[in-house]
Amino acid sequence: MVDPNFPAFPPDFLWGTATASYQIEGAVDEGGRGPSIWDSFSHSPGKIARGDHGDVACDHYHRYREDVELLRELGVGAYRFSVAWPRIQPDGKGPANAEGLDFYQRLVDELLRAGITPCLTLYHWDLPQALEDAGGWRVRDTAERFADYAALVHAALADRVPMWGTLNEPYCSAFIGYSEGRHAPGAREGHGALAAAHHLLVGHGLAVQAMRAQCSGPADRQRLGITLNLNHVTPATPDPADVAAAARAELLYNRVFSDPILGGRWPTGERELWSPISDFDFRRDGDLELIGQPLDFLGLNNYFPSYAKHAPTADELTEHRVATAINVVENPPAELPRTAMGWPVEPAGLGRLLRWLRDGYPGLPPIYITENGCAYPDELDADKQVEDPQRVVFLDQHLRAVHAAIADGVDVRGYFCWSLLDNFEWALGYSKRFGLVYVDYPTQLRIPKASYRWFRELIARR
Ligand code: IFM
Repeated sequence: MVDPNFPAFPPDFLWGTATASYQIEGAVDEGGRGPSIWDSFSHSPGKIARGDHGDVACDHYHRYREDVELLRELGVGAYRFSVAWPRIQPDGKGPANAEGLDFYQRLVDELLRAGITPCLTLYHWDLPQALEDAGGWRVRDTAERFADYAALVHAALADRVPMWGTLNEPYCSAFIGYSEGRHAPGAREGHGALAAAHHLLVGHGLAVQAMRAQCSGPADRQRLGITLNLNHVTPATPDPADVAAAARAELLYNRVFSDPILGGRWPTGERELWSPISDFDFRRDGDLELIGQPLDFLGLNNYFPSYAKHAPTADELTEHRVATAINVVENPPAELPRTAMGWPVEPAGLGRLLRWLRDGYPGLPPIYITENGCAYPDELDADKQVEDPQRVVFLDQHLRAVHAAIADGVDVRGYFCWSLLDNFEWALGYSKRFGLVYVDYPTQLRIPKASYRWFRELIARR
């Protein structure tokens, strides 16, 4: 039950849930869809826990009506989903595949019939494999192809979708995908990963330009933005070495993306930090303006705070080429509880992050929290129900932190819980459950958890 003293959010605050195409859709060979880097990666031995892959996932491609019904019953005002690029352009270029567009048109129409605002993300990591074969995000051509793709989707759906996000979490695409190698395409590079980060930013800028060019006037102007995963960074100790480490971590986790997009500047110190691995030859004149054009919203994903500690020797570091160069390890306070992902739980960290954004980026657009949530080892009980009290506490506390930040003057307009459904958690496969709704994968039965009922009650209070 929702605490009767839970603070009231503004009446027009947007409540939603989020998902992503490869994590829920399945149907990887249907509707003319081409292969993505995640199909290739998840079918490479040893890359995903238990050998899982997204071939079926939550079978949302076939069950989307049932899933929209779950959203309607939940009472959300909005639903954030992503479009699979290889459904629209199976090999990453050329005209739109009508069958691919048709799936998202049906989904959007179903949402609108249920009174739910569709919030579309163009890229949540499923790059067409053909583009990776041609260099992937390491090469500028991929940014240009992304803008073409954005224009195709926008032309088909702009009349019904008011909120458009270009990229989801470019940090993960660039650094987990091209440097750590834990995500597709599984590369372990330094310069290549920094080039990928830059071309993702350029792709964002080009896509915003392409979509703006298709908006005929203020009346049908779409709200365009991007979703960044940012973390508030604190030095693990007051030791000057850790204070310096925190500045380097903040550069890697946040400023590589937030400074050019929101601040119109390249982050201070990046060239010095990464000069051993890159000469930044991928930058072109005019890129900063392209990347930093005005946005209508910032999507913010946050799950945990960072506590950065100086790591004096390479032995202490992970296999992360870009991070290896920054000599930082995470060292959160031992007393913080952890989720099933091992992530420290500290709701105040989200509040600190919101204030960091407000204070560091004058002219910041309104913020939507486009993801926040937690994985816990949820299980069906004898009555085939799922009690997930830890998730309820997590959501309650994080929402209180958001409320306090709003009261403090941070312009936060909405909150999307990650996720509607348990789903394919990337390298960890189906072993981690983030959903408000439990998915029994063998039967594809959807079973709303106690947290679903809690979130429904919270939304209904308005
Ligand atoms: O599942 C992911 C999602 O795809 C991107 N943000 C973080 C989530 C939890 O790891």
